[in-house]
Amino acid sequence: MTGPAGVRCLLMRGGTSKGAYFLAEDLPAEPAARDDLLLRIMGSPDPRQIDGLGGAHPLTSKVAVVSPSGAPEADVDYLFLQVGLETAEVSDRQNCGNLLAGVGPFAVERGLVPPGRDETAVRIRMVNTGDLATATFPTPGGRVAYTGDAEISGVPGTAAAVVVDFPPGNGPLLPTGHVRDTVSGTEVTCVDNGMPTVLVPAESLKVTGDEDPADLEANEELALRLRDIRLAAGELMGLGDVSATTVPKLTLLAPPRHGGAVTTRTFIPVRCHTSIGVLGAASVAAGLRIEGSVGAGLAAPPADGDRLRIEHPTGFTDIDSSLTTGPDGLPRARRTAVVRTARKIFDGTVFPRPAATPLPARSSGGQG
Ligand code: NQM
Repeated sequence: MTGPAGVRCLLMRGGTSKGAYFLAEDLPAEPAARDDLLLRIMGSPDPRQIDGLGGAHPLTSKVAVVSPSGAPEADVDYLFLQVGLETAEVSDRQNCGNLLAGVGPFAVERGLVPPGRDETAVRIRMVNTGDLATATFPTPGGRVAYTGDAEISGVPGTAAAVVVDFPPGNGPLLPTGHVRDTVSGTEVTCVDNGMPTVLVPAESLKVTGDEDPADLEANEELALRLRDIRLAAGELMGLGDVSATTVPKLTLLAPPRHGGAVTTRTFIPVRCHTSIGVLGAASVAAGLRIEGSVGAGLAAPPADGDRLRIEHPTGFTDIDSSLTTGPDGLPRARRTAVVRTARKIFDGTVFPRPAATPLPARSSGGQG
């Protein structure tokens, strides 16, 4: 008997994440059928994802679905889907700025956007949030170049730079309307510059903020405190009951250790990130720049220029971030930009695990 039909797929590293990229037209249009297929492609539910493409960590259990955009201000639409490990869930409730780095190259590879002669700028609408981004990357001679000399922490070696610019979003930077909130007895700043994030001084949770991610994950008391803070902050941020969602993220802040602006440890939301998400870093950067925020006192932002160096467990992420004041007197993002890299790993056909079939009826009462 032959297995299920194969699906055209491009596996890419995008920034410090890895995911399966698909054209929307190669997947079922109906979300339930699409999600069932993606679970079988990625090997979920199974914490090891042994029977699929997933890499047994939230950062490597990701999918990008790309299609031509119907919006005049974008070339392509990018829908990000987070595929569960233990659970048979596919979520569109969060965005991913790391897989975003591969969307432009993928759009050129699949012929959705014609390449420029030297470089190509692809305008992307991020369907999860409605926000826009422009990714610019080298396409010498009309082909995507993946090799180059850009280095990002958390990825070995160097690769071609993908410069991602985010125009100001429409939403408020401070979703609760306050610079500080007290949640579950802890002072936090809730900020959203592309990724809803709760900023928490590490010290207030009795950690230093530069521990190894595995040690933080093993700290059960910390896990309970973070869970309480997140559930309460989620409500205040207008996200409702967040017990089963991956947003908001939580970022512990501490003074910089290596000459950057701040030390971070980010929970996404249970596992501790080995670096930091792009939009997560954009939110941290904006949060540090807000006067009176919990980060403003402990960070050391440079005196001039837009660039902020966010330290994380495997190095740093540089984010260009500047703010302005909205008509309501509250801070708004003016400009956010970041350099990432992406790499095509394979381009081919992926064969999903067969769909679950009902077990044949048993003819005798087995071991009951
Ligand atoms: O914040 C991890 C990642 C992300 C999300 C997460 C991301 C972002 O590192 O833009 O990219 O927060 O779950 O890929």
